[in-house]
Amino acid sequence: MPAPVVILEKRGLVGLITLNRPDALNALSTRVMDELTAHIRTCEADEQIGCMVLTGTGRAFAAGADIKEMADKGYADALLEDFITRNWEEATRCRKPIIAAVNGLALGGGCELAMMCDFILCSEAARFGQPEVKVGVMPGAGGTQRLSRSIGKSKAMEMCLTGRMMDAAEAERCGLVSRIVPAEGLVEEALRVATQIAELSRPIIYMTKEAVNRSFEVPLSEGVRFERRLAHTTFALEDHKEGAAAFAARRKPVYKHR
Ligand code: CO8
Repeated sequence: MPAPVVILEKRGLVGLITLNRPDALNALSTRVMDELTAHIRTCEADEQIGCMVLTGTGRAFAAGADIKEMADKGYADALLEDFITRNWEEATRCRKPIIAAVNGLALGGGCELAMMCDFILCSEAARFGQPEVKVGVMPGAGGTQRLSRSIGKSKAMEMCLTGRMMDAAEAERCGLVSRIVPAEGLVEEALRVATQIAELSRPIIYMTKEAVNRSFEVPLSEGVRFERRLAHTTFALEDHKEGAAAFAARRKPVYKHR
């Protein structure tokens, strides 16, 4: 039985998923993506888990799709296998939040995978880039789309056309990451934030995540209407009453996720 290339550990209410192919800088082979997808589905189905953290071992989050695996594929192979996209988007399909904890290189598909998560925390060692053009291909897992929405056309265009890497400070400045955390405490901090989220009302977290994501899909007036519909429905939840009652009683709310 070969060692897993992606590890899932349960840390209280959080599923900690670690890409574990450090010798290949966690390159995202088909096997890595199959295991990752399976773990995300396991966390999604586990009633105890309320949030996930995705990170990588060694000096990379992930250095991209596995170039060696790509090397012999022809156009028909890529098309028929639905290469890259076949199971890459599980992180965007699940309803529980996923935090990317980027500890090092997040390149090509690695940067795209981090952007599929709900937000990115990174260490000072993080480097982001879409270097696909340098290896005779282009971003194929949403890089051109998510990067431009995240950091604007000019920077996204420069990064995609040149393959230039961005350091952590620049990534924070332009809003690609939410915060920089010291490397030695990155995963612990991500787990702390994830636990905080997991303790909140799950239906409300699901709705909030859906509403923020909706803002990337529809015009403002439509998004605001969608948000209002969801916000009104929260009044039907037991957790809504519990939140208000706990606030009034100056105690910590205990949500039942109902
Ligand atoms: N795939 C496979 N193996 C990799 C990858 C990768 N993406 N990145 C690194 N590795 C391997 C190296 O081959 C090496 O293995 P070995 O020791 O067996 O030769 C090991 O990881 C360590 O790497 P290096 O020795 O190169 O380490 P350095 O510190 O010298 O360099 C770099 C680090 C700069 C990150 C360098 O490894 C590099 O340039 N890697 C490739 C980065 C890259 O180009 N990523 C984008 C890949 S393409 C992609 O993600 C999307 C394709 C979309 C296709 C569209 C389909 C629809």
